Amino acid sequence: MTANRVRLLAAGCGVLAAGTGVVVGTAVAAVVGGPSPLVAVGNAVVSVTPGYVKDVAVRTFGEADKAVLLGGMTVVLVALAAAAGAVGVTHRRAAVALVVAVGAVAAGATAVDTSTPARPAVALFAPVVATAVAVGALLALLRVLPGPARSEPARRPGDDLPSGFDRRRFLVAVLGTTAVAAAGGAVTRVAGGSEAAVSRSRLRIPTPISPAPALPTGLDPLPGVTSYVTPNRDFYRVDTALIVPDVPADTWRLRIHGDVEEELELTFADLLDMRLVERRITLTCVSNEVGGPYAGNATWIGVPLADLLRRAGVRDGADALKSTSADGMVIGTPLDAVLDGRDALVAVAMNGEPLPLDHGFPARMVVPGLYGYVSATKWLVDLEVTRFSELDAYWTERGWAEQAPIKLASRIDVPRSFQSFDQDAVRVGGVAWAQHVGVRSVEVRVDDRTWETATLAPQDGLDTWRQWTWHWRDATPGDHTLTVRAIDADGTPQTSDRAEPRPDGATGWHSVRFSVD
Ligand SMILES: Nc1nc2c(c(=O)[nH]1)N[C@H]1C(S)=C(S)[C@@H](COP(=O)(O)O)O[C@H]1N2
Ligand SMILES: [Mo]
Repeated sequence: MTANRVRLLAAGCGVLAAGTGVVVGTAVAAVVGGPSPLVAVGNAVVSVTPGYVKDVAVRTFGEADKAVLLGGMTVVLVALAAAAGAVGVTHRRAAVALVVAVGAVAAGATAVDTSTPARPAVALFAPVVATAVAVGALLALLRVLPGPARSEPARRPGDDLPSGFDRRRFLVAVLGTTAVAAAGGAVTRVAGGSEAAVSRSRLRIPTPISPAPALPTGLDPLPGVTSYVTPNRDFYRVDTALIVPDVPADTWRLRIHGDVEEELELTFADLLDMRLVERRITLTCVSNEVGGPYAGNATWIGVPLADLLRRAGVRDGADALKSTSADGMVIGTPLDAVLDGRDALVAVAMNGEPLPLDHGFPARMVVPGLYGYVSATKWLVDLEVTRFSELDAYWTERGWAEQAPIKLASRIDVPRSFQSFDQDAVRVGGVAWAQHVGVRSVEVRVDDRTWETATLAPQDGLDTWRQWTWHWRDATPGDHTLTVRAIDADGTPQTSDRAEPRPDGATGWHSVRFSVD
């Protein structure tokens, strides 16, 4: 066997050893209830990544951003592990030092991780065991590889190495390591199952005392236009959680404290015993670009936040509601918006089912008219009445605005980019939103012609988007651009000024190129 082949084999051993460490570490994490080492590092990467890089990542990868991050980390880990293996043929200590360094990074990330309630001292078992297993496996594997070339002074690199390589011993070491990894995987499967999923499948949400109004007829006027109510499986998801927090309803508690007369701690059953209302509300993400997909409309059931806060008794002087999630997300919402009579909810159901796990099970906030990052806390566990001056909200610390009402927006769904129509069938449409204000009208323009008034689908409520359609009757063949703009219920037209999502939401008109045959 040549020295190069030994290095290659050793690199493979490094990857196997590191993989085994990660798998066993993940199993330990599942047992002790902490973050898996890979997830802890991923969370740390997310939290130290500068905001503008995150914006680019979200823009480039959209909702695949989490998969891309974990994939990228895996590539880096594989490269480091292969390097450790290859180096280890001649420099055992350096190889061990490299593995320990990577383990130390994972331990550091675990120590500062807030994504699980496990105490750091307990959570640290995972990276420590992972590192120990990886080092042990690497040394065991390297031992059964042929020794370093320099122990044979007569031979030059590239020469055949002396025998001393016992294929059987090597195979046994590889199989032994693989068995350890398989055992780790099995433990993870047993211990890491989601308790929230079980709890969700058992849950029955009572009939709300105040149901949502019946849906008007005449919605969904044109195929291709975003459906009026967004099915849960199609609802956009934006959050920092690499792994969806596992929060079973039976052990869930909501603490309400801060500038209140009386602190409260509610169980899920307590919450369901309160006045449940059902409302349709359109959620929107501040990261949504002009024409972008990060908006969705659902029928929510929940307890009015105002009821909860009144029960606790809000003291004078507070201006903010600080909400915290099970995974440590901190969001600040203006107290005004929560108490001004709008349907701000602690929601427990979405479109007739308990909240989906990735949309905040068992309870989340929904506040009409505010972007999600200042209002829509998922996996909600803590509400504190406070002041903005004393509040460090996650996104505001990262350069996003403290106050963020949803901006008037309109979007073209039909045509899709470069779609072509028959001359007598140019029917276009989309949605427009101005939550808690309302949309008065939508106008469209082909190329530089005059603005035409679109037909609005019936209005359901002020807190939801409106669908619009328009038929271009005297369409002319050729390439065209369609532009849309909305006017809100106060008469304010949508601005054509282009603004980026950061710091408080994108503006500008949406245009789409299409052709008529
Ligand atoms: N715990 C938690 N809640 C969160 C977030 C988050 O990262 N963590 N992201 C917020 C943002 S930015 C938005 S736009 C909405 C998205 O809700 P959805 O994923 O249900 O559409 O959730 C909000 N609530
Ligand atoms: Mo968002």
